[in-house]
Amino acid sequence: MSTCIFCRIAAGEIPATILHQDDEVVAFSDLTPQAPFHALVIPKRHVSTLNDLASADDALVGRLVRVGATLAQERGYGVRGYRTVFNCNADAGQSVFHVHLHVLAGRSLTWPPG
Ligand code: DGP
Repeated sequence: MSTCIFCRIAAGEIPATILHQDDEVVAFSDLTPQAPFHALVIPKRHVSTLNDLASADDALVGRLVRVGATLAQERGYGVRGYRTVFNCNADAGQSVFHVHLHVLAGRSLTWPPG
């Protein structure tokens, strides 16, 4: 059994509110939402950080972004706007070491981020 919490969510071993699932990608609600809508979009395959992506993963990364954009648009945030974020390693605050795209929407988000 994997020790990676997001691998376990992708495998259905840990419950999560699943928002999208296909052969390569799973999206689910963040456990500690930072906005009215806060989804995480992950590859089913374990990849620890953005640093571990290869050129062969370019289409997979595109898929993560497109799934995230579609989820936000389906909920009516396309025009109003939303934020997509990949955190990588300590300075960015990455706490789960399985690549994930945050999709945040439903409130005005400040810039620059903290
Ligand atoms: P990051 O800090 O970028 O690594 O974001 C990790 C996110 O994962 C954080 O917003 C909280 C979320 N998270 C952590 N554990 C779980 C979990 O077991 N279930 C769900 N749904 N989200 C989780």
